[in-house]
Amino acid sequence: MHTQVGIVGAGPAGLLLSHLLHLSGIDSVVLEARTREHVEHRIRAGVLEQTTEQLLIDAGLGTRMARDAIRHHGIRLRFDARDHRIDFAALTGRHVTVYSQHKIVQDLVAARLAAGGRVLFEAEAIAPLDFDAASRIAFRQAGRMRELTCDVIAGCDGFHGVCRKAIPAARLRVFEREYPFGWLGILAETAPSCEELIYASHAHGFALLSMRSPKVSRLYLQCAPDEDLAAWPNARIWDELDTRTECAGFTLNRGKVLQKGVTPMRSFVVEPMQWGKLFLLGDAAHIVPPTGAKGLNLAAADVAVLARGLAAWFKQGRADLLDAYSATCLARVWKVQRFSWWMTSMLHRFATHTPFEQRVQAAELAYLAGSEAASRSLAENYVGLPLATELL
Ligand code: RFL
Ligand code: PHB
Repeated sequence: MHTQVGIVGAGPAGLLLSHLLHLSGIDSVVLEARTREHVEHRIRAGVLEQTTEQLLIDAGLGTRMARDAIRHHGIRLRFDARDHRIDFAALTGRHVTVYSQHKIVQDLVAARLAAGGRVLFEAEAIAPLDFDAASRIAFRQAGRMRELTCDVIAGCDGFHGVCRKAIPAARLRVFEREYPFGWLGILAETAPSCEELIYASHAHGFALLSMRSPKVSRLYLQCAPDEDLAAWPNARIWDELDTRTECAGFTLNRGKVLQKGVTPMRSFVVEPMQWGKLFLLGDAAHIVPPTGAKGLNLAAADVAVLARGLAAWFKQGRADLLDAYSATCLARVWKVQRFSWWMTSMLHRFATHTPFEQRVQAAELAYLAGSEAASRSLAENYVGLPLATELL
């Protein structure tokens, strides 16, 4: 099998890249290890920056999003049992959109298949090979080994994928921070308790009240990175959410718990994000802790840069944008890492904090609540910095 761009991974990065390349008249094949059913129902991100939303609309993927998405003009920071609202509209003139990642994946799979795109499910890439010259990807499908040859490989295979590991370790620089906590997340059949997201900082730890639709809520509690779910019957989860989000006049809506899981938290970046004809995108190249709601958006930003670079390469024979891919993406990645680390550090409880550090953390929140400049900085980062493709 041959194609121009061999894409490993049918997450949002791989599928969006395949779709944008198709719109530019460039052929691709997507290899996905899991089933279509699995990738289309994996519950993950929910908050889209305005630029990500616009990228999807411009690519013709906005129909269901226009119907189902919820537009948000601010978030609430809740501490000392009071709310401080960050007003995105007033501070930046922009908004974010709540629309489930798994719906984006469904929309993208449907668009690729409708256009005759080749997305191979249950096709696990074993290793990308020879990515300096003509590239090859060995993959296993239905128990048989096969091979895809291509001009360029896009590694969109997430944090645990094979593409990053194929780059000689001596050529990669890894930057990493593990946090001494994780998030216990639930999906619940209940209306959101507030029309906006609530980020709560409490002596017991962080809590986040988010949503997926007018009838489904997504809620998180800071917990140990290896927290045992068996110790958290639903009643204990609801009681703890109640405690951490307590505020005059506020009632937390409870409902049937549809899903439960624990996510560890890390910050991770590899440099460079390119090796020969192999390009890394999304979670394959970087991970952010979820506190800033940035993972999916960062993946979409990488895709926008690579799609533009590949179009210049295949259609005009220009290599300059492709050569700049890693540097262009990393400039954004590090700003987003900083923001995600800062939100995480400000809102979570750290068992190792000295009394001095606890006071500084409290002062940070108090400063934010009293400063328009600090609130604008948060808002500007949360709604999303401009895409490199807009600046070029
Ligand atoms: P994905 O989505 O992990 O997709 C990678 C795909 O590659 C496949 N794969 C392979 N396929 C073939 N051969 C192999 N050898 C393969 N190895 C792996 C996998 O099966 C998979 O289908 O990576 P991608 O496309 O880079 O997308 C990244 C996003 O999924 C991720 O950054 C976000 O979900 C992060 N995230 C959030 N991001 C936001 O922007 N806003 C949020 O509100 C938000 N909340 C979250 C999140 C992530 C979470 N978890 C579970 C990590 C909340 C949570 C709880
Ligand atoms: C979510 O709805 O899953 C979500 C929202 C905001 C975050 C992280 C996750 O910061």
